[in-house]
Amino acid sequence: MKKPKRELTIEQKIKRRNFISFAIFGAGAVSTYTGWRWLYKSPNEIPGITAGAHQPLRRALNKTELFFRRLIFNENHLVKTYPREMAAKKIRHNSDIGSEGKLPPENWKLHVKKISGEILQISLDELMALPKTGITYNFKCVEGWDQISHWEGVKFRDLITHYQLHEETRLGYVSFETPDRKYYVGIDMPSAMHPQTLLAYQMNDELLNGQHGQPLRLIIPIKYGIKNLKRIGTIAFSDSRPRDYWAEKGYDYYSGL
Ligand SMILES: Nc1nc2c(c(=O)[nH]1)N[C@H]1C(S)=C(S)[C@@H](COP(=O)(O)O)O[C@H]1N2
Ligand SMILES: [Mo]
Repeated sequence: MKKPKRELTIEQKIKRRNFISFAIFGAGAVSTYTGWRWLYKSPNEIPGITAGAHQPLRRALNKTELFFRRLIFNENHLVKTYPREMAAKKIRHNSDIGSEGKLPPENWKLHVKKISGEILQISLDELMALPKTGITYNFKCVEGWDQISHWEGVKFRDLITHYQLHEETRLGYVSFETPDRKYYVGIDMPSAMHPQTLLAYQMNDELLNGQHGQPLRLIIPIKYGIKNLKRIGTIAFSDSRPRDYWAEKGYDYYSGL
């Protein structure tokens, strides 16, 4: 004969449920702690390019970046532009690391390092002879200001075409550095090749002055101000991330809008 199943009293039921809830809570706490120890003890990323995060965290950040790049980024995604009249006449001026003072165009050449090792030296006159493109858009600084401004220059992709740098564009990144190498940024190739990315030599109707990156600066509307390097000295190409001034201090490497 089977033993009849014993009915639990109300108190016993409560005790059992309490036990189960505490067990689940305890397991949760243990796994949170274990996860945290794992992250805390994991090695740091290779120093240099970004600001020393734990490797698993950086992997997660990079995955997030890729996700948003694929989601938001494509050739047809253009930054909003404005009628030219809406551009500010007095353009705000921010920091000048590597671009202090004046650098007259006649004392300057743009250096482009090809993968063959050859270095092109291009004068401002030569750049000004290439097709000219203008853009009026809202320039945004991570410090919390923005301003509609107007810039003119050569599309980065037009420079690539003119100087036959197609081999170079198969690499993942472009680096831009000031002539003294004090300010430097790394840009992923799709962003550099974006149709709105300019090598600008003019702001409104005048050649760039000392404050805004004379004689040539990067205007990359799909990214925050920090990536818009003033006073380009050298452009180079690589498959690994080039060094980047603000990424080294912990800012987002991609810095897309
Ligand atoms: N060489 C150089 N480029 C630079 C900077 C800098 O300090 N040095 N600051 C960046 C930042 S943070 C911003 S917001 C913009 C500001 O450009 P503006 O001074 O023309 O407004 O330039 C960017 N390019
Ligand atoms: Mo900025």
